[in-house]
Amino acid sequence: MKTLTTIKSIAAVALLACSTATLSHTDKPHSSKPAVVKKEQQAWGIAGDAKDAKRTIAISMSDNMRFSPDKIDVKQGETVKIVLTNTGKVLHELVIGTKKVLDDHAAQMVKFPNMEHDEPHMAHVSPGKKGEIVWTFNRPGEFDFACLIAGHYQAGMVGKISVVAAPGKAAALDNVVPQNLVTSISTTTATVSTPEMAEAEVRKVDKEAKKVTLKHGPIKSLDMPSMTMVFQVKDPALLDKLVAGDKVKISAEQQQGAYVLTGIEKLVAP
Ligand SMILES: [Cu+2]
Repeated sequence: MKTLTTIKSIAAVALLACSTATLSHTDKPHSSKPAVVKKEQQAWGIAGDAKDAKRTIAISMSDNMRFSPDKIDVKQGETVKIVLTNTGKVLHELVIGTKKVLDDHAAQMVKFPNMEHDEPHMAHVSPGKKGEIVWTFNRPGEFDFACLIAGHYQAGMVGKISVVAAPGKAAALDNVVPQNLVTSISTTTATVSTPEMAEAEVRKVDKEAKKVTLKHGPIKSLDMPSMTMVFQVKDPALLDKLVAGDKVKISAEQQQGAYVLTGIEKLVAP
C-alpha cells in the first residue's frame, strides 16, 4: 500500500510537471479518423501511405524522457511505419523535423502552451497507448525527432534519423515542388480587405471533432507567428465548404485557453 502511494505521488509530480503540455496537445491517437490531408513536402520527407511501408520501426517512449531506440537509419525513398508505444504514465509525442524546426516549435510551445498540433509527421500517444506515423523519407540528410511537450524536449527527449542518399534518386526529387505558403501569403496580401484577418491554407478538416488544421501567416490579434496548428470551431457549419488545400482568410481568438476560429473566408483564385 505504501509503495502504491509512493508511485502515485511520483506520477502526480510527473503530471504536474507537464500539466500544461497535457492540455496543449491532442490526447487521441493520430490516425483515429482518416481525414483527408494534403501532403506537403518537408525538408525531412513527406507523408507516406501505409501500403507503401515495407518496414516497421518500433519506438517506445518513457517517462525517463527517452525514446528507445533513439537513433534510426533509413534509406532515401523508403516509406517507414513508425509504431510508437508510450510505456509511461504521461502523454508523450514524437515529432520529426530538422533541429531548427524542432527548436522553434519547442519555443512556441512554451509561449503558446495551449496550442494543438496535428500533422502527418507527428503523433501524440497517451499513456499505455500506441500511435503511428507513416513517413516517406525522400530527402537525404540527418534529421531529428523529439517530444516537444514542455519540459520533455528540454529534458533531452530527442532522437536522430539518418537518411542515406540513394544514388539516382536525386532526379526524381526535382519533380517534388516544395510548397512555400508563407512566401506566397506575403505576396498576396493586397487582396486582404480586413486587416485583422490572417491568411492561411487549409490542411485538414475534421467536422466531427469541430477542428480544422491551418497553415497560417502571422495572426496579429494573437501575437502569433506563422505556423501550422489546429483550431477549434464553435459551429461546424463554418467548415462546410472547406477542403484541404483551400486558401483562406481567418480570424481567431483565444477562448478559455483554446484557439478558436471565429471567421473564415475562402480566397478566390485570381
Ligand atoms: Cu514526452
